[in-house]
Amino acid sequence: MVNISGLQKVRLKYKPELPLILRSSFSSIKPVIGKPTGSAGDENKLKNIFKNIFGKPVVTFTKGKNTKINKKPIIAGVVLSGGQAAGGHNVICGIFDALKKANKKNKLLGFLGGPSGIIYGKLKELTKDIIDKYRNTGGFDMIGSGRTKIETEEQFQKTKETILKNKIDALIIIGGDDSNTNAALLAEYFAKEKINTQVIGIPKTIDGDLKNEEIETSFGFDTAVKIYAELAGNICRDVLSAKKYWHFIRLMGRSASHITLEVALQTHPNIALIGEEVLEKKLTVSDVVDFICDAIVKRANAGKNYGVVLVPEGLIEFIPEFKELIKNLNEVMAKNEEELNKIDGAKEKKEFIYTKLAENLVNLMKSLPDDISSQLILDRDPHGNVVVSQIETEKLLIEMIKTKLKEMKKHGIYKGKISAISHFFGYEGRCGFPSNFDTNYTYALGFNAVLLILNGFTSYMSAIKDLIKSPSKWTAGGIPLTMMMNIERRKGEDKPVIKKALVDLNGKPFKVFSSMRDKLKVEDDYISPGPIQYFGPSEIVDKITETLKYERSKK
Ligand code: FBP
Repeated sequence: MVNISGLQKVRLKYKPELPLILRSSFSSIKPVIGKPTGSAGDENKLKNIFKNIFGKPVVTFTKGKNTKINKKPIIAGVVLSGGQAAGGHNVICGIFDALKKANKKNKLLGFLGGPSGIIYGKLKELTKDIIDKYRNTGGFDMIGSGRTKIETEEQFQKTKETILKNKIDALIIIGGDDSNTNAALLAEYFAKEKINTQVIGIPKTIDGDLKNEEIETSFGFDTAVKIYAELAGNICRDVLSAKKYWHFIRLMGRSASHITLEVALQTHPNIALIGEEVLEKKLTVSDVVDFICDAIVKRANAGKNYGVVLVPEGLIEFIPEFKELIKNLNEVMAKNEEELNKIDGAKEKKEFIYTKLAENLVNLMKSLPDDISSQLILDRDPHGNVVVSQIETEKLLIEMIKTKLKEMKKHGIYKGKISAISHFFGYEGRCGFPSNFDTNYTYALGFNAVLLILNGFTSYMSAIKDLIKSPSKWTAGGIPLTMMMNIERRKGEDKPVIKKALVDLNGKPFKVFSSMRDKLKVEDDYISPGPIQYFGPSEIVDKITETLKYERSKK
């Protein structure tokens, strides 16, 4: 366990603020049942896949006598799945406290190392002693996490064995879109096998792409963007002080560009690329390079040979020619997995892959710097996604920009000089001390998950809403997992998945950013927001993200 000192010691004592509705005794909170639900797409196919759990109603908790609440002792299991996000420990603390509030005999088991802990029955009981050491802390180290996907018949069978052996009444899966898809598949499997174990999902991911009308944000986004905004803001200040570098900052966010957009709104860099816009406008990589070069030239003409560019790590998958390349690589790599595993060395693997790709894609790959083409063929994650955190898109852009500027210089179009520095902010933001928002939100999500369980619900996501209000006014309930799903291509096959929320180009956050970006390109309007604050005036310590504010406020 990480040593505890200073701020961490003080934070251990922080009491998360629960929504008022969750503070009452459980027998005086009743579920209000909405209408049956559909899905985000491909309804008929999903109905067929999820014969037992499809179409459940939205649930909202309200004050009222509840005589049906389960008062018998239960055993719940919890698993952390996927990438770290600040607040994971507090979800578990919320679950633990709610379980004990309901019945002192209730037990909480933690699966170790992610979903593989469920498959192989690796678990430990989470007691008060353990829980109290992790309250309000960042990280997932209480039980660890992993990216194993429970997908084969054998894995489902083994999961069933673990669940039955340990008499688990309810399983809480804390994860992103892929992990919550897995939660739905497990709930369906349990129902089919006549196993009574309930499954509840919790929306987690720093990427902020697990959200919809009903789920306002995933936890971890708030803390991560505040950390990245602090770092990017510091760089903006450095740029303004030294006036000699162009900084290219790649930010995490595997697919969607929410993190980059939010950091741009918080720090006002000269350029922030938004992958979704690149896709919509079908911009090629040279269009993107031209766009950046145009700003570099304009600024150089104004005597400013410096600037800050934000690049979402998922950008590469939005540029049409790369999107096509990655899609084909995914299919080729999935179909030839065994053969590729036998080949040593990136060069040899690439030679093999070239024999399976169309000529234009081979040419594109060969035109890339060696490092980048090798990063494109790194192992996919267990869900079939390319590992964009390891593709140095910012370096590719720098290289191409330098070449273009050389050309422009020859023609007398560019008269400046460029010194470019690359950064990648990713892992820095995932295990920080949860902001007050994430501390309260995660605790409420965990607490509410138990309320869903005690009311007999399964295949739901714990939902805490009205997040732009103060925590006491937040509302609580459950959203059917299948309501958020559609069919997508994964590992060369059509699969049911929770639909990712990409940046909405008609949404307020993007509109606010696009209304100011021409000005940001040429002027120095940087903001350095500083570190997350945990104590002090409410307008600072309780500040929500710009994204949440613009998306949810009526104004
Ligand atoms: P989740 O979607 O599982 O929350 O993970 C998101 C993320 O942090 C991405 O931003 C990043 O690309 C990826 O995880 C990195 O994965 P890994 O931790 O396996 O390197």
